[in-house]
Amino acid sequence: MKNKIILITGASSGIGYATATRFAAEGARLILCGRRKEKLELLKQELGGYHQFLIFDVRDKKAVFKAINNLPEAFKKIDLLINNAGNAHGLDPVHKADLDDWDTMIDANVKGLMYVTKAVLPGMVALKKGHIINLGSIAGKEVYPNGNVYCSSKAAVDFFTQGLRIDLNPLGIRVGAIHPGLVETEFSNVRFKGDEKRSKRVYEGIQALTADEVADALLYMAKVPEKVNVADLILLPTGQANAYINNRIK
Ligand code: 8X3
Repeated sequence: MKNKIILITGASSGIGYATATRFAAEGARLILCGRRKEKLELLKQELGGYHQFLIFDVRDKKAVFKAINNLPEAFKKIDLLINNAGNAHGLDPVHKADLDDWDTMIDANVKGLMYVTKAVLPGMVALKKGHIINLGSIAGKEVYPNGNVYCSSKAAVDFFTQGLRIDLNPLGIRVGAIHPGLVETEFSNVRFKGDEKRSKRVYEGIQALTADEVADALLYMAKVPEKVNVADLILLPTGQANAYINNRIK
């Protein structure tokens, strides 16, 4: 990974943060993107000025293209794009769900991921070289109760990944996705709007994955020889059978 240029969205927390520190330790030159300036500042202090830091919200189409199009020359040839930004908002039946939550999930998890990809692609297409890894979810493989729109957004990531892989196949650009199950990060806290008790219950009695474990899997996907493509990787804690069956130890 030495000197590889890697763009990571949602880099300031959770899986994105763990991935940034893992790849930095491998000597990669990172373009770390996030919405929160203060969080990115902390990351900058930790990882140093060797990397680029871009503040934008993936939902803001203009901001996405402006930030990526204006990267300094030395960071323009992106080797690997890790589309990590995205979240769950709410866990309610369709008839009770909040429309704003739906907009946020579709705009960030689906449209935002597509904008970033579209902005990064011209460089890869010109060089006929590159690698894209999307963060899907077990929630995009199977639906769980009240997951409705979050699951739909991750199913869209799965299908967009497959479409990209087909379209970019003649160009030799690798495209894959990783689909984690339960990972203990701020994920549930965001989903439940700061309700700590409810968030904790999601991981009760089960050894959830850590963000570092997902980062390790991403590193594996990035490190395999160029002729190998880890196209679709489902990563679950052993205690999880699928999107909704967990062996919780009481
Ligand atoms: C996160 C996995 O099962 O909590 O995307 O929805 S799950």
